[in-house]
Amino acid sequence: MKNFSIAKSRRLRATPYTSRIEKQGVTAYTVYNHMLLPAAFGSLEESYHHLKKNVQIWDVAGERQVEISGKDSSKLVQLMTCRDLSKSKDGRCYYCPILDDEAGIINDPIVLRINENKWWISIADSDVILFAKGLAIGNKFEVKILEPNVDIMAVQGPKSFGLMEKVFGKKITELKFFDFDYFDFEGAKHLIAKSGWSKQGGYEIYVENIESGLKLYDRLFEIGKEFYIRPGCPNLIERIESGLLSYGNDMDNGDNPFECGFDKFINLDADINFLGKEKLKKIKAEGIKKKLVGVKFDIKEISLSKSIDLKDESSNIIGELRSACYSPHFGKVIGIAMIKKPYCEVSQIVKAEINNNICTGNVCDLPFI
Ligand code: THG
Repeated sequence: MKNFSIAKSRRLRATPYTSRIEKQGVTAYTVYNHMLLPAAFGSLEESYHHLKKNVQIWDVAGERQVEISGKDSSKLVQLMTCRDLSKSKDGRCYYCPILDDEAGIINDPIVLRINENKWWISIADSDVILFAKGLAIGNKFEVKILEPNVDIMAVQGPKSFGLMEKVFGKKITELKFFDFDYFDFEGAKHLIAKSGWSKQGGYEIYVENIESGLKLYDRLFEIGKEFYIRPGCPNLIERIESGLLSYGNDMDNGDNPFECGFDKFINLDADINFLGKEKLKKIKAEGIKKKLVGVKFDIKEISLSKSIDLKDESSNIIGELRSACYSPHFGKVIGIAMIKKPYCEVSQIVKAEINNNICTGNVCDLPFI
């Protein structure tokens, strides 16, 4: 497949780390929240093996924050998500589907409760700020909504713990999954969460003080030499094997959270008000009509740039393959597919045209591992 370069402009925003990753050998970009997001540093498969053994620094500044503060901020954040935040705590992260009034997914961010009157919504790729502003205007909420200058640097991989301890001390190793706290680097405070878009463990540094953040970036690479540190980025193979969903790829506004397996983040019985609640009750009573599942194909190569129809053995379309890659772990192609009921049961046979061949695959559970 021929590749094309990306035409940069002000609209397609660079990050404070862009000049660094370009010196360090970034080879592909994608666009995320109107911003450059690195997609490869050479071979995806080599990066995958490295990530599973060592530590990588990722420029994930494209994961923008929507800051909502003010008297009605809790009300507005709750209005946007089906996850019950009434007992949420300061210093915690919450993975929250954001829904519209028809229960269609708008985004699947991590919500950070800075305090009761200040929240950061760490968004996937859709314009949540416009949705939030519209809701605030329509409801006459007393809130301030803005995109602060926060540029996340992720430190991912099993050696991230040793590396971060060397820079921030023992206290950082005591941080629990999805907790965040403030840590000092040469006199500057940085919000650091134990989170990240890989299942290999690690941290995300929400850099507000960019001068200090860039020093920290360079320091991590210096100290990281002994941990075989490399620059990296969200890895397609690792994230599919781990079942981390990608908004816009695996699900979009045409899907509801039950269809995407977000059941544990849906609180219909809580005494809270959110968009799509009545619709979700109806969907729950009637049952879903399609579901996100895993599929496996006994082939060695795939490159997806749009969804591929999935058919049953009588050539009826039963769903679509939305993301896929070759998995070194399984030695075959694995993918994430939206499949109609009743075809979404494990072991259902699916047929797809891949690399000009008709291939046969099987439905399986998510996550794969
Ligand atoms: N980090 C931050 N912001 C983000 C992402 C991130 N914004 C965009 C995108 N990624 C949001 N999507 C996800 C999807 C999954 C997870 C995090 C963000 C995730 N899920 C865990 C899992 O599935 O095991 C935990 C979910 C839970 O149980 O609460 O980590 O990566 N800052």
